[in-house]
Amino acid sequence: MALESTIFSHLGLPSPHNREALERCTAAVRAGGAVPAVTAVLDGVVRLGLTDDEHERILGPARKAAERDVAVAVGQGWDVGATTVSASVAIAASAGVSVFATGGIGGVHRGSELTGDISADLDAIASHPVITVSAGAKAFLDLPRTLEFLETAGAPVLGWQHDWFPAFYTRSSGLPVPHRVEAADEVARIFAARSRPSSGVLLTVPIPEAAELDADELGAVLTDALDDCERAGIVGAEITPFVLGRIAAATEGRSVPANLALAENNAAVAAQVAVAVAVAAR
Ligand code: PSU
Ligand code: MN
Repeated sequence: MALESTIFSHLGLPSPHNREALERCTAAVRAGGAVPAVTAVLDGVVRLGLTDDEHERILGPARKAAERDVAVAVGQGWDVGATTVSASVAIAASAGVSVFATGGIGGVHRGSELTGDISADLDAIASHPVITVSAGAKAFLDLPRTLEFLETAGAPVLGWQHDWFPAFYTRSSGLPVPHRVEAADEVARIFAARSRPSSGVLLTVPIPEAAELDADELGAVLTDALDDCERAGIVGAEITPFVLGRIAAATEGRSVPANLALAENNAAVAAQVAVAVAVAAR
């Protein structure tokens, strides 16, 4: 079962919480009877599954690598490329790994009608044969357009024992999820029945209730973070890490525990799905 490395790098979570996230996610995968395989580019080589020493390397300085950057990271021999969702689903697919867990996916950015900023995660989720398990996407994105994009691209969007598309820190974005599912074997059956063998599925899992943050307070933080981003003139691939950093700083102690809880929970659900997919393939 694949895990991305951007979330465990300094681009995703501040130290030492990134180490805790990695330990809790890999432990949750093993506890669920699956084998964790972190994706990365190390010394110019695409990797799926790392040793303990190699896990240490992704906790340090790293360059963000989306799917298109992986080729560059190989060609230029990058030391440490921290793989995003798009890179991770591509790497998982190339190795025949069909389940992947992350925290939150990238999506259509607010103002995309002017900037054209749409995360490569969405196309990758729709066009590689992998089930991506995530707590939805953060509300600084344009979530209605994110769902529209996935519909157009033909990716089934499922809600794990839940009727609403989750907004990462909160269990519901207020937008209905197209299809609710109750169990891992149901997800495996849906995956096996898709009309295009090369396409993927998005399984959304809401943050556990005890870890959920307050939506109103968060709304103000997100707006401020986006304003700061615009004022600072940040563009392109640096937008998401910048906004994530501002949100983490503004919510101090509360957002990190929430982030760790949802990432661990996603890993646990994804492990159940990985086992169900493996059993169905027997
Ligand atoms: N959203 C989060 N946490 C993250 C990311 C997004 O809440 O760590 C990371 C993931 O690696 C995701 C990437 O694939 O950011 C998306 O970046 P962009 O918006 O530039 O496509
Ligand atoms: Mn972008």
